[in-house]
Amino acid sequence: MSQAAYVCDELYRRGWTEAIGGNVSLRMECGGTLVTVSGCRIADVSSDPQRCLGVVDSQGEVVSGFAGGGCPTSELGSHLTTLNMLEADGRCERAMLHCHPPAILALGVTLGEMTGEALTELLWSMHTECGLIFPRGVGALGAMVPGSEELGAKTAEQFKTRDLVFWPHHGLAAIGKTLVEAYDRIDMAEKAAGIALAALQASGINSKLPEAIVNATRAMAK
Ligand code: 2HA
Ligand code: ZN
Repeated sequence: MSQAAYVCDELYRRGWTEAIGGNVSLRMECGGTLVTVSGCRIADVSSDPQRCLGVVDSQGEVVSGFAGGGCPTSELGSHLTTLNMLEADGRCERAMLHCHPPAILALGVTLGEMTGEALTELLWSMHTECGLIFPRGVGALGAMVPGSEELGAKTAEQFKTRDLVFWPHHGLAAIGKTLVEAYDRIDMAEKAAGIALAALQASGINSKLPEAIVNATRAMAK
């Protein structure tokens, strides 16, 4: 099974996509970008990759795939602007993943609008592995129309300095050297958000990891 199909199956299994939610992209050695088709159920990718996946060039023109005549994901703007920026900056990340994990969405609703700094500090302080898995933290945007040019441009800008970007009332986006690394970053952030949310629902957040421990784990990241 391809890396894209494996990760899509995981997104569905974890309940991080619903209906046609979620999309993935991977810049390949040849320069093309593998992306999910628009309107596809993520659960269908592994059983029907010819229809659910295709390759576009750096401008978004379809090169191959999408058997059945589909077009690239509605979030192509975010994916391509981000992957083009990463390549132009000589970065090693080649993959981007977007989905709708429920705990971080509920945390965003509970706490209201948050800066990336505040959200990052909160998530890092919930679990020791966070600093290791997303050492550059989470950027946060305001609410935006899905698939919009503004969302794509602001997301790519955040990824210059962040591993993840939170889209309030919508979901998370992550980058990684591989799709699995991007998936792991979402998994870790969603775990930390779930811990924060459970604490808020109980007696509140009464303990946070000391900053020195957070920074020591961040320093361990490759
Ligand atoms: O691909 O998740 O953000 C469907 C979406 C749009
Ligand atoms: Zn979405």
